[in-house]
Amino acid sequence: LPEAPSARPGPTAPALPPCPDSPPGLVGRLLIEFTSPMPLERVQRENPGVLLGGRYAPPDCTPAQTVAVIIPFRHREHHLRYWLHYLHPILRRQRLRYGVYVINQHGEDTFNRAKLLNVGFLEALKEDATYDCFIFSDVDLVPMDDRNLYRCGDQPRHFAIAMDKFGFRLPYAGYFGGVSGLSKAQFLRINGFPNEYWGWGGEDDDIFNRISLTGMKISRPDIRIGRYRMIKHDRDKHNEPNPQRFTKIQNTKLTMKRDGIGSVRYQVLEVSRQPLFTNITVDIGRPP
Ligand code: UDH
Repeated sequence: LPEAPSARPGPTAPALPPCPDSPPGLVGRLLIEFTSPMPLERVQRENPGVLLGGRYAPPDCTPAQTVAVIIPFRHREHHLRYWLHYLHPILRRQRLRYGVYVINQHGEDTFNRAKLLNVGFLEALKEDATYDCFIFSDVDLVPMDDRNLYRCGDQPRHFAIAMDKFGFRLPYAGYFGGVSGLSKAQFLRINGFPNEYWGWGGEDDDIFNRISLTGMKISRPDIRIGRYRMIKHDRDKHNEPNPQRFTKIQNTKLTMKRDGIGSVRYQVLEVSRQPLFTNITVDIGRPP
């Protein structure tokens, strides 16, 4: 088989200088809207530098990290087109070496966001063992400022802190939903994410608990920079609010040892490298 183009320079490429800490080409506040239709062909045409599978590396510098962006997904194709349209140029301006992984839950059983994110972590590493930073993003969230850098730091990071639907404020102090980022070491330290939250809600609070219980602290951008637009949508089918979530988040200390990246069971049905992302369709089972 012919080899897919690699996002990393080959052995003969000259060494590039390290990428600057503050990328020079950022523009700051962005105009984000979801009214005009967004054909995938247009998004592909406008992002010729993105390699097959949604990989990218800056042509002029060597980034400190390699970032896997993981998106939990089912039946949100038109949201994904907006996400790709807005995010690829932002991530490029941020001078990131990255890949985009859409983790598509097969079938119509109850949705499980956190389990899909665990799958994304493992499958991205199978594709490229050099990933050392993982950004977990809902498909319907677009940052309104490119100074909100999709990188990992010395503490887990929460990016989506000022969403339009919450009046551009953090809804509560322990909120960790929407878009978050952990280094590989931080993710492993908390045994990854819970696999046992089926349906909507609670899994982000469980992740917050895991981080606190292991003695880490959440890092956040400035409130003026961490602004997001969410694509408006109705509640999905098969993702009803999980009535168990309130009791489950009381028990993270007990459950995190046995339920996490060390215990995730799933079956990959298809890996498909699209021009702007890698789609991984997975059977994650159903609630007991
Ligand atoms: N997701 C899917 N497909 C689904 C369910 C969830 O792709 O069927 C993914 C997607 O990335 C989404 C994320 O999981 O962004 C989080 O799910 P969500 O968007 O349903 O959660 P959110 O809290 O919305 O954003 C809750 C329902 C809001 C109903 C509002 C009615 N006005």
